[in-house]
Amino acid sequence: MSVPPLTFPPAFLWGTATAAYQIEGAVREGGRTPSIWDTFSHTPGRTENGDTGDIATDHFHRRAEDVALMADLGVNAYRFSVSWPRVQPTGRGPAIERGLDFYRALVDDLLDHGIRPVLTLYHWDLPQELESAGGWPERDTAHRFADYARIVAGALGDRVDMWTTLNEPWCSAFLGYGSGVHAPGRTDPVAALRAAHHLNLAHGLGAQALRAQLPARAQLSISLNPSVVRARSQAPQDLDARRRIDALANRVFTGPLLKGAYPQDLFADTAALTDWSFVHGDDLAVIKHPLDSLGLNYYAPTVVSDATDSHPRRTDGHRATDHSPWPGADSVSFHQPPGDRTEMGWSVDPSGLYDLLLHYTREAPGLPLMITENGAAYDDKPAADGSVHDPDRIRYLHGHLSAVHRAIADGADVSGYFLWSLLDNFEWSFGYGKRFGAVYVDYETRTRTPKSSAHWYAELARTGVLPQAPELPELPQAPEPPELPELPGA
Ligand code: IFM
Repeated sequence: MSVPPLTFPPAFLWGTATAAYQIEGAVREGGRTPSIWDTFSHTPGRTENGDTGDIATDHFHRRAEDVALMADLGVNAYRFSVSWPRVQPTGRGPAIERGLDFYRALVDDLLDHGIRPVLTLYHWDLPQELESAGGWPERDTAHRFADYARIVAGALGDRVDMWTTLNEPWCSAFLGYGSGVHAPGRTDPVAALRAAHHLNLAHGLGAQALRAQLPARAQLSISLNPSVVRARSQAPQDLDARRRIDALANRVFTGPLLKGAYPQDLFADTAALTDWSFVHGDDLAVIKHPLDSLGLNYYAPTVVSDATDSHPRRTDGHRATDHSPWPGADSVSFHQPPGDRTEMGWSVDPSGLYDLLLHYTREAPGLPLMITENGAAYDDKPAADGSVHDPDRIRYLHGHLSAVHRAIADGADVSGYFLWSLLDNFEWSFGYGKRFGAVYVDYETRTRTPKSSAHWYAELARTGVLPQAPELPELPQAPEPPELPELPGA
């Protein structure tokens, strides 16, 4: 029986996504000052092979080529981030026009090619000077962010109409200040909770600043990476582990953003660490600023149980750490379900994306959802003729986009999908070893080669109809891999 083609709504945004530090390079050009990721990646032992974003994909110098690549892909949107230290060195005071000019030129190129710019203000590259003054655990950083938002809105507000304040504040707070596997590499659970609140506040103050500066047509959003948390069993202690992680991964952000309140159970779970007195009078009203859409980044679900089988070392993929990104949840164990995994070790489970979309359809009725990141790393290698075939990525995308289609059919209001990522790039503490791109980057020459997934995605963007994915090759049945003890932190 033939399966009917899956057709997406006509106005759907088909995009690719990147982030400044992961692709730009040119870290010392045009007056840019170091960010926390420059400091972190230059600290021995913090990243695989000591990789840094100094050159990355050299997008800063290859901007026009990369926009042309996107035009060839036929995407109608591009999600990128602005590097804070490139436009406001040290995070205070006036902007430097040379930095803003880069983004003006990028946006002009995009618009010339009919590609809608979707701008993220903060994708983790805090100016180092602000970290030296205390970083996200300090309230002042949220006010500095609002000033920076005002600067960027003033420069680009006439031509960008989709604005995202923060990308994945969970990673900034809990990997940056809790487990320390992300910059700035601190391992202080209270600092992580304070950072989470000040990131929420930065979002609210930033949204106010944007709204005051931008034309009425501008749309405001935030991109979260909510965990789809599943309990390993229905035992009460495993369900409670699920509740704890849901509070720390999700409701710590969606509570203030959508409901104007932190969850009471989060306060109770972390009471031994902090009394949350860093939350001031009006903060929650500021944070609950109206949104025009909610950005969701999804890669894999999270499976938890009570720590009756606890493991001594916590890991995020292959980078081990003794420090937890989950303050007050030491009794929780993380598990990898059996089945397919990507090169990150993350399980391939499109049903998690379906569940996520239906969950936020219920949680935030009337608020359009946008998948601002989804994709997979695989060990892509060029063939002898230089072409790069990545059937696993096509199967991953096909499965997840089928789930999106099903969620829309079941009532989710999804307005777009952004493939992570346009290019292979600097995958944070994993360096250049993990390739997420639809376009292969040769790190010797910085040559770009669209992979077969790029051609597949181009057909989807052009037609709005999900193309078939290549069949899985017939392989001898491999034994089920042993269960890994821990899930990655992000
Ligand atoms: O590369 C990251 C991106 O910067 C944020 N979301 C997850 C991606 C894959 O790990």
